[in-house]
Amino acid sequence: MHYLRKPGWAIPEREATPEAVFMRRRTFLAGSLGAIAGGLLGLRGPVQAAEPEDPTRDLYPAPRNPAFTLDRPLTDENVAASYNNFYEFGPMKTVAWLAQRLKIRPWQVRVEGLVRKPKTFDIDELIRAMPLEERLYRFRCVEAWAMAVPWTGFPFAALVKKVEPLSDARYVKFTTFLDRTVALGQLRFWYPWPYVEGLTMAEAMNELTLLVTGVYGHPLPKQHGAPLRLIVPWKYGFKSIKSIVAIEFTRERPKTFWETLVPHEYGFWANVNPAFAHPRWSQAEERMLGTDEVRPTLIFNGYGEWVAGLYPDLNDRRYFM
Ligand SMILES: Nc1nc2c(c(=O)[nH]1)N[C@H]1C(S)=C(S)[C@@H](COP(=O)(O)O)O[C@H]1N2
Ligand SMILES: [Mo]
Repeated sequence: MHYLRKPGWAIPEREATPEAVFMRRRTFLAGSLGAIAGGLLGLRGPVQAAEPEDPTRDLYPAPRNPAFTLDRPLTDENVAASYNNFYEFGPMKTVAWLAQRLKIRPWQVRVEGLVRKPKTFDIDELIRAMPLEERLYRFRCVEAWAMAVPWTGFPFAALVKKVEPLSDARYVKFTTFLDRTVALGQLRFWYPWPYVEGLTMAEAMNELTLLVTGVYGHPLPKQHGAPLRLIVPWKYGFKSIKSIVAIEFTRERPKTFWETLVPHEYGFWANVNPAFAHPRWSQAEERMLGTDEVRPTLIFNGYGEWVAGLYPDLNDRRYFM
């Protein structure tokens, strides 16, 4: 096992992926079989033809919330839309075209668990019932690349009002769709599908926590996690789960996708902090997508004013992985 002292972007992409770590420790045979199966199925269906107009198109652009300003230029829309992490469609950054296989209507989101009023929302009903706004946020992937994006969405807290969590709800568990016929990456059976993420109730209720339905003034493209994703801008990007089908209020802390797969590299908290290196690269700096500008990483990705109080000990490594 190599412990590289290089930034994430300076190591080959296949080395940076958790899959690289995992595959070094598991049999090569399993990977080959998965790749063959994936290849065969990948040849099967064509990418979906012309999409019907998004039924919520008229809600965009939503009014911009002036409380959130940036210290850097916005990332070019086409750059953000063509360099993605969406492991359901494969472990490479060029998944945008494969993600077009996802059918995003009809789509339902179950809100369940420890709530007084559990409810399954039709996505269009949900989006229309919520106060949409645009926010300019920094976004920092654990792999040390970053972007600055105008997301459209609604505060998680607005959804909470509709379902009324019980007092013993301590965490929120988010789950992505599961459909191996569409998401060919889900044929990689050594991953713990479906993708799951979690927040504490205090994190979920924080003003910054956004359920996102759009970007750059229009509905979310599939590769960004349509029709509904999470954005938690003070945490590494993998917390911002895409294409959500269930939101569950729980007493126990949910075990997340990456924590299950590579627990010594990816934890539950995952708050951005330049002082704590990833086991394989430094987190001191980040590279902006599109411009390759290298900037110093900001603690809590620059959102400490909103969230630092949630974490009692800023020297505790556990909060920063
Ligand atoms: N369901 C799901 N959500 C996911 C991921 C994923 O693979 N599957 N990747 C995460 C990671 S590692 C990052 S950096 C962001 C990338 O979001 P973007 O492609 O919209 O930039 O999505 C996060 N959410
Ligand atoms: Mo990421």
